[in-house]
Amino acid sequence: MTVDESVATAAASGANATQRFATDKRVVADTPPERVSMLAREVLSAVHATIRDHQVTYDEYNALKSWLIQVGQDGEWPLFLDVWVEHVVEEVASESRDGSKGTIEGPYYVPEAPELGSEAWLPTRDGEQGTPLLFEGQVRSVDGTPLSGATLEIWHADADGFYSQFAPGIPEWNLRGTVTADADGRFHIHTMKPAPYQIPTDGACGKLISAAGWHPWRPAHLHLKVGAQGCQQITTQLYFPGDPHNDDDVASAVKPELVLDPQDIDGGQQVTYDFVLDRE
Ligand code: MBD
Ligand code: FE
Repeated sequence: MTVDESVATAAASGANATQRFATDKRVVADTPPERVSMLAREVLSAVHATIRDHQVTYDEYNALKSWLIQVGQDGEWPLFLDVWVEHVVEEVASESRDGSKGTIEGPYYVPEAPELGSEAWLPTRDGEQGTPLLFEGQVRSVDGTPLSGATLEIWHADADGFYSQFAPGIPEWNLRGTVTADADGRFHIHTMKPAPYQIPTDGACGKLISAAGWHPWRPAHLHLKVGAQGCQQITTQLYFPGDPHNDDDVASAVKPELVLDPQDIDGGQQVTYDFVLDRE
């Protein structure tokens, strides 16, 4: 498929997300055949039951087949899975972990963003739109020990809802960075408040949304991965109070503990949020 690289399209951001996932070092396949068989059977049984219960027709079957092909052609498998499936995987994974809540990673994480120190200015363009935001806090372990040198990877969309490296024309590391907490586990991050976010609507996921009468919105959010020596890393997102989509996120990834409480300050907003990490 040819993709016009100069405009933000589902096919372009999907192709980027698919490409990146295909080379992700975290993807390992060591599931034993008995478990693969059991899981595949159960998923297929759920599909068969839906067809029987709702008397699915050949027209509907063919529409599904054509849509599934389209998801792949648009490179939207990462988007589809992270929006409609990942939240349950995260729910199960986090049941056995104490400390701060996490939520889904989504399709737009990039590892190894530039290191910016403990007082960090995320890279922005001249005239970057949005409200300046100072986000600060402390990283501690569950026993209360400040975690010196904890690492916070942060990434978020710009005021138009675009992520660097997934939409065209944005500097490589715009609004992305790796922040290292100081000796007291404290960090100070200067960025721009993100805007509410619409998942791409011009591809197969958008087609499902309009065919079902759903909406494509996620509330404005910051993505983070927070880790430290001897502790379990958390992947999380933080949200802003009053966002109309905090209660109906298309990706079902909002939890009450993840909504920030920002204050107005000179020239923008400030917010404090501490992270508590479970031991390994
Ligand atoms: C996003 O920015 C996102 O965070 C998720 C989960 C899905 C699509 C786009
Ligand atoms: Fe996101």
